[in-house]
Amino acid sequence: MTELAPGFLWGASTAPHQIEGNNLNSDFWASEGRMPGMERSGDACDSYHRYREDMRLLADAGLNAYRFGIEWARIEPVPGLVSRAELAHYRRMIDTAFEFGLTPVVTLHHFTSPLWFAQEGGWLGDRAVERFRTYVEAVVPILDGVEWIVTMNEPNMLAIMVGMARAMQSRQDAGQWQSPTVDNEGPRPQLPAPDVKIGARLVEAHHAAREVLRERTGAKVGWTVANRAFVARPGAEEKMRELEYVWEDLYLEGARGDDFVGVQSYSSQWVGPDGIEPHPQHPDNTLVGTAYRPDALAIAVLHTADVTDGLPVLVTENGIATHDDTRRVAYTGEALEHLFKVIDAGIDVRGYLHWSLLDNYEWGHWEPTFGLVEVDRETFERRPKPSLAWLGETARRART
Ligand code: IFM
Repeated sequence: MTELAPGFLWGASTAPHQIEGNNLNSDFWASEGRMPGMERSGDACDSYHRYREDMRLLADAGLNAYRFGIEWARIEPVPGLVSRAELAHYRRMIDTAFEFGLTPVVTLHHFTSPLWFAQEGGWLGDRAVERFRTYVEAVVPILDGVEWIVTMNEPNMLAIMVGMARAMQSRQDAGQWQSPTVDNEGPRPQLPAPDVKIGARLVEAHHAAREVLRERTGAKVGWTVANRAFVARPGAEEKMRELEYVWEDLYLEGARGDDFVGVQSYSSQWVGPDGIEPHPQHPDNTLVGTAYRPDALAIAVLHTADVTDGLPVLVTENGIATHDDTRRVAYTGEALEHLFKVIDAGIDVRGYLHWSLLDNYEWGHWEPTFGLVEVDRETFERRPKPSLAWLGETARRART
């Protein structure tokens, strides 16, 4: 039986914009509905008001951790104006997690920024790093007792999103919405690679935030990287290393010196001599068009540990977009078996947080459902799926 690290975290992850609802002052909210094919987040899952119910579901299932985010656009709706009421709201969330025996893993930035920040030039603007640092300083007073802080979620995906938004601005015809996280939207160009210049700026912002958090909190600080679990076709090893740098390693190298690194893994991708091979159509593909590859988690964890020189790993996201909950259980069970093998091999893994607690807003789409819990979008009733109890039971068994 695999020996897990003491206090191993078992839980699920969410992101503010995807579940809270009415994130009115954010850049993503402003972009919603502007392009054909893009659905709005609207009330989302109304978790802004129902977070207590959400956390209770996790705790009742036997899980001990919840990753959620603080929304910058709520904390600082206009530059320099910090909302005390919103700070108090997120502090209540942290306290509620403690009340239910859940370790909070708090994300400070998950793709969305205040609209004013985007209008000022966003991540490539002259004041970007200073602005982010100021926001982090504003949040620090409510982070007392929080042990795990993620400065930024998937900076590599954020770099793609920033690049796509810039490309859209310069085009006359807005075209069809292409979610950066959805691979199966008909004939479409492949996702553009993350822009290295934007990536370098995000690394700078992460380091600035880390400095503030190190000085003023006792938390473990890290960021989370979307891992594509590249696998090279024979002869394409060099090409793969080139792509790995642009897609992941720039960000993993940026994590060196952190206290932990978040691994986010869903599928794997072949690399041939000409580059990334798109996932071929297959009946097993997920609702976001990716291949069914639970083994990707082990590839991702091993690669991450290698590039970060053995930083402790927290699996901050892993899951599958499917309407079939039996498949979710099968996928997650297999992914965990792969994870346990890398732990047995000596990799320092501190927890497993499933994506996601709720069926939520998948960046322009409601169709791909990743949740352990279904949400009625009219009444906001939560309906736990069997996978929630299954994950809780898996955690309980692993602890004994
Ligand atoms: O929903 C996203 C999340 O916001 C970031 N990681 C991938 C998830 C699934 O696509």
